[in-house]
Amino acid sequence: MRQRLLTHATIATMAPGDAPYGLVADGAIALENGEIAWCGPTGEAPAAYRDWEHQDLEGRLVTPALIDCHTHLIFGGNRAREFEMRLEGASYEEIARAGGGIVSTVSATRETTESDLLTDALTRADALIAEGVSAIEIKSGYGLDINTELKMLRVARRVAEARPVRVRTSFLGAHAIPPEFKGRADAYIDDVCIPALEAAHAAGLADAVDGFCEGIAFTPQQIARVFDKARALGLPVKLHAEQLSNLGGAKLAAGYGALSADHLEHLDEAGIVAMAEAGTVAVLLPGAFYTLRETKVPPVALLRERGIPIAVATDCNPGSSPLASLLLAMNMSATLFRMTPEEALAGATRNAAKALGLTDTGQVAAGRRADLAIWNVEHPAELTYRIGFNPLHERIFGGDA
Ligand code: DI6
Ligand code: FE
Repeated sequence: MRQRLLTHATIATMAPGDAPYGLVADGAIALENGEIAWCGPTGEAPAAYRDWEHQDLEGRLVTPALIDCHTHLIFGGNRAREFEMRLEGASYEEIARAGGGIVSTVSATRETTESDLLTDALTRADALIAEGVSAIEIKSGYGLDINTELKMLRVARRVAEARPVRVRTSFLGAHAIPPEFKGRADAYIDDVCIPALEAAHAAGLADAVDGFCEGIAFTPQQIARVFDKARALGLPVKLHAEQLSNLGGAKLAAGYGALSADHLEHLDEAGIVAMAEAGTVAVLLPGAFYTLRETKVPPVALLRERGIPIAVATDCNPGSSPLASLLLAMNMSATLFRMTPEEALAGATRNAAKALGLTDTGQVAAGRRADLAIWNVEHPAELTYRIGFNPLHERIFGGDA
């Protein structure tokens, strides 16, 4: 196992506490067995590390490697034509109700082979990795039949075999009603969604269970049935909630101890209280807000007041957020949602880890995995401030073995 000592770095440990960003000036990090063995001021590094492979970072910034905790990275085709239709005046909901939207990606995904889905997904994973991402959440939900849902989840697992990145999968069978079940959402839940979830669980393909609680998707009652099954299988849940309207999805999810509730533009006080009690992370997705030209901003000040951890993710998908840059999502979270650069970075590291139930990453601290990003910047605020600029110097994944 490699033993490495990084010295003369500005370290944004992102450890919670009084120091902004958990900053350590002129810091050092010792890496051993794929983990962080020690972190502190360079001048205080124990003598035992002096013989280790040494890298002088010359003042560069080190942060925890980034984590994209909400993506739909695997899909067939694209929806550029729908983008044009929206520019001609159609709304996202109108397109969905007319059989476009998610359902059009479902047809394309069903028709695409596993190996072509993988090739395409890897181009997007590579874009994230190039920005210092070490863990990606990937959802199913464009199959909506048992075979295609399983196919998507197998591709998600293969992303982690093909690239040095961790993948957490979410089963999203309750994403949309497929055409063959139009008007029969309950039958879809019984005949496809729940059996597909059981099959995904049996094959070890699902790390969590997600749903879309919305007028154009599933009711809280239908989501509850899927969550009951998740609970019976011992799988954690999360939910697309309060994106386009308020159906009380966040409160429902919190009632199941959800890891996260995501989107949340229309979140109300009752949802916030329930999330705070359950320790549910608020995952904000400014790429979807931007693409759909939403005007209702998620209640960031209230989330802050209640101490709810806020994460930021790309929501990378072919319809509402064709975005494969977590740095740009961080920038948008500041400009569109008024999150601070420190909150944006916590949202793509510490709180993103929490949203995935990962306790071994997301902060630079002894005992955590050596997943780090080294940046050619002086101050962590620079990561959120720039647009369309990638200052990554080096990404370290598991100490690089
Ligand atoms: N909300 C989203 O942002 C994605 N899914 C969801 O439930 C959008 C998916 C798509 O438009 O293809
Ligand atoms: Fe999504």
